[in-house]
Amino acid sequence: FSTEKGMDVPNIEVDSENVEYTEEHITAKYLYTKNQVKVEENTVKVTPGFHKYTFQTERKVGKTGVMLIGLGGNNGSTITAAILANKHNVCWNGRTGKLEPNYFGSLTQASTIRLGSTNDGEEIHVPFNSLLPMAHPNDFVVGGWDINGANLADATDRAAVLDYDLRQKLRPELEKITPMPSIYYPDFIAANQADRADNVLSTGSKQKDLEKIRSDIKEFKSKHDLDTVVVLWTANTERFTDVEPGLNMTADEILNSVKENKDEVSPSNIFAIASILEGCPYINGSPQNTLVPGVIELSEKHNVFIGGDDFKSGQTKMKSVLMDFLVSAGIKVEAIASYNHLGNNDGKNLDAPAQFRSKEISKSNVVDDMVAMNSILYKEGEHPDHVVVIKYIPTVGDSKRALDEYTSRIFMNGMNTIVMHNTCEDSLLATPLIIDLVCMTELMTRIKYKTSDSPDWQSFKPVLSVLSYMLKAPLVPKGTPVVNALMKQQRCATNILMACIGLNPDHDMLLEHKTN
Ligand code: NAI
Ligand code: DG6
Repeated sequence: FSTEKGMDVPNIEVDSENVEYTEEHITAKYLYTKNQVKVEENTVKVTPGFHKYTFQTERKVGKTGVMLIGLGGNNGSTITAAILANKHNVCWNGRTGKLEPNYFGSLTQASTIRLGSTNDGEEIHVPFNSLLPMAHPNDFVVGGWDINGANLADATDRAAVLDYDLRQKLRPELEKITPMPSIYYPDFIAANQADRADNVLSTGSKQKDLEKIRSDIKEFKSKHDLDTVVVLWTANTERFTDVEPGLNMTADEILNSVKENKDEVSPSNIFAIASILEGCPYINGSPQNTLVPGVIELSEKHNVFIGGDDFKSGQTKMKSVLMDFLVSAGIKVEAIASYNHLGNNDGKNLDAPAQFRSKEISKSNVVDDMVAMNSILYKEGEHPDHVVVIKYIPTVGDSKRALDEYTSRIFMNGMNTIVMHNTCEDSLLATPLIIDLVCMTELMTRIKYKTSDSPDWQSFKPVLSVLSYMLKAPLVPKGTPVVNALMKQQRCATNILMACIGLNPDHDMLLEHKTN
């Protein structure tokens, strides 16, 4: 499938009596295997279980809109510019000469999946987005809100993430895009953001703010004739809100709290509620606890997807790979020290203690499942020391520096220290995640399933844990395990897509090469 620009999307056709293709749908019967385990004193009893599923995927990819809260920020402006560059194949001159746009770093656009092998033993890998019909970022209609009114050309210059020459080439198009005014309740983001807030709603009440955001979404959808709109928070990190009975524990409580103009209702709460009430999936790319129990219940009532929290871009991605590797290798990580400094507006906002605290929480709980999986290394309740530090150093701009030290106990009590230093434009790591979150969420709106126990077609649960790969503190449906290990998250996403075309997960056994 190689072309000059990389990979074209091939047609994947599954030849199986369990898979049916019609013009509208791909329908696949799938046998899900799950071991049922019982622990009885010193015996662990395992019974292989088999569960019949039928998955049905609508083949027509609708026109997809993306509404970003924080459109004028580093992520918001970078994704808008990068999509334009890719769509129109805008090339530019960098230090090394002519450069072409790409979607590197995106799971859906730039990774591949091993499908199988030919009779000659050739391994066949296909693009992730070829397994099922998927929206392409070049076709996204992007819009949104920002409390700062700069047009996207000026916002992209301010971010200084993309090369100057590319920014100049995109300026005429970007200049035409201006964020819609947004909700600004100063108490939720750092005081040092106040001078940015020149494009704010002044309706006078939280209920009116909610109605205004709902009407913005409705208008955007009808103006661009969109089938699906995904609303995504990539605005400043807010402080946590209180979570308490009477305020936001149920859907009715949070709707009442909006009506009563309660202080603890945050701007992001309002955006999440507005999207759900408009039937649009809502994703939280920042760490704050927008998705309080009342918002989750609202999404369940309206059967609208929600996902969160906090893009998992660099340091945490490495952490969730390295910890998985070390603990799986029988090595006991006893201390993780994670330090960052950065000089963009995100770093400035996180310089304030309440906003830093939100980020500290989402960055700190990311190894729990890996520690819990090895009781040989970690006794009940035992946990590595884990410290997260973030410092604001304006000079480095978006080029974040992340330094990590992992100290582990190894064979015969030897100690091993691994040190990592990563330097990278933060927004170039985060932007592909936004693309993946939207592509995967849009796809999920077109997949239905039924089982032998529940024979009516239904959607996946509203809390979209399949998005975990892209998120630092994955939100999961109540009572289900949180998986942080990156490759497990990747396999989860891949294998669900494979199941939808009736294929088993890749088990990596390669028995054909080991047996006669
Ligand atoms: P940024 O500070 O450049 O952009 C945020 C934008 O949101 C600003 O333009 C600001 O004016 C706007 N804003 C603030 N409050 C708003 C509101 N109520 N409504 C609408 N707009 C509002 O930040 P950046 O770098 O784009 O990051 C965005 C968010 O994503 C931050 O919360 C950050 O912590 C999070 N994040 C970023 C990652 C990265 O690698 N860049 C990774 C993980 C999370
Ligand atoms: C400093 O930590 C700023 C943050 O917004 C991070 O850049 C962001 O959360 C990404 O963190 P990580 O751990 O996924 O690289």
